[in-house]
Amino acid sequence: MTSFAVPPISPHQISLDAIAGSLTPSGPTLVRRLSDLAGCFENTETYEAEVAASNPIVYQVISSTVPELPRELPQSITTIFAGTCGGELYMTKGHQHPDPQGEIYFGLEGIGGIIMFDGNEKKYVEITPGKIGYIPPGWAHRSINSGTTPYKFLAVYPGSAGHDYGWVLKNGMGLRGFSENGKLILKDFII
Ligand code: M6P
Ligand code: ZN
Repeated sequence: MTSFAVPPISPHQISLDAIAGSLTPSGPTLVRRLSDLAGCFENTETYEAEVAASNPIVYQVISSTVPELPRELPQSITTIFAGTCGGELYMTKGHQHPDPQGEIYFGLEGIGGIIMFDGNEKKYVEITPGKIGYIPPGWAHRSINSGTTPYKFLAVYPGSAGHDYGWVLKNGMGLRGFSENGKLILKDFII
């Protein structure tokens, strides 16, 4: 079982395999199934039915060994599988940083994007291999896979940023991503 390194962390090299979506050495892997995304999809009836039927894996997050501790810079590769629930594209839970700090996402494979919401303004930034998406302090962020293959990106974020999932459940994300005839359609997020 892999785990986070214990400080002090030594200077080191990490191998990134964009196609495999892996980091070596790696820390813990988080796997999120549809049942872990309660309250995220608009169509709750379809959501409940699909959780009961097959409860598919929606995404996984492989961390480097750098721990989420103040002054450290953890990294992770997220792979969001292709799919929809009630027409709404597979997504991450989405979170706000309790300690408002920025974050970058670097596209590795597939096509997707970041929905960002500061409680007032909403933005969508498309991410493809080689593109960096910048998430400024104070913007909640959720990733979606808008393609038909797994979407993979590297995230780098301050170790003290944290993850507030309750903020998104309370305030929404500003936008929702749907697939209509294979095209991404962004719709207003109605609370
Ligand atoms: C990226 C980073 C992680 C985050 C993950 C999944 O890899 O932002 O910090 O955990 O995406 O997103 P979420 O935590 O919203 O499920
Ligand atoms: Zn974040």
